[in-house]
Amino acid sequence: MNSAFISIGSNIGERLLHLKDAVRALHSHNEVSVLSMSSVYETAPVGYTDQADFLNIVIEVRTSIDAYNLLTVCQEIEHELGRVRTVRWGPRIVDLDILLYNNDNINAENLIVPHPRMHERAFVLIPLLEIAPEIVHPDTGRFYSEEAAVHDQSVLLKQKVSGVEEFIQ
Ligand code: GSY
Repeated sequence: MNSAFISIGSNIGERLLHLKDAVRALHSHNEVSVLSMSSVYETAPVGYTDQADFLNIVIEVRTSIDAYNLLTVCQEIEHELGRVRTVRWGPRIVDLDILLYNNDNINAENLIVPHPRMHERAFVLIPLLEIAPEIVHPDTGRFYSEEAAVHDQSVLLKQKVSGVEEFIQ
């Protein structure tokens, strides 16, 4: 079995509903189960800043499929939930990014793991550290909790979540 962390964000329409739909879709996949999830955070957009605030979560999954197939599953869920890729880093109904997959380093054209920008994104690190406070970079062994680059990014706790099942009901 493999373990992966996935970041999920939404900044269009019923944002909370989109997060729930994405978690439900992953959890109902035969070869994926969602083990734990962070609280829901309301976060200022990073990158292209002239867009609405996001809701973000991070989940931990256990899966029998490899990272490339997990990416395909994530992209299918984005597609099913109506994501249309227009502006790079622009608004999106739902976005699923694989952050970490076991302790693997992957450098393929369509997939880089660990996610290359995760260490500079508070909307990733704060929810990730909520569910995995001891998590380290697979190569450097450096704790993600030591990243200082994110202090000026707004991340507000929106909703405490007590469990995956409760969240997707
Ligand atoms: O990479 C994920 C999409 N995204 C986000 C996001 O999910 N949250 C915030 N706060 N900013 C973002 N910029 C991008 S692109």
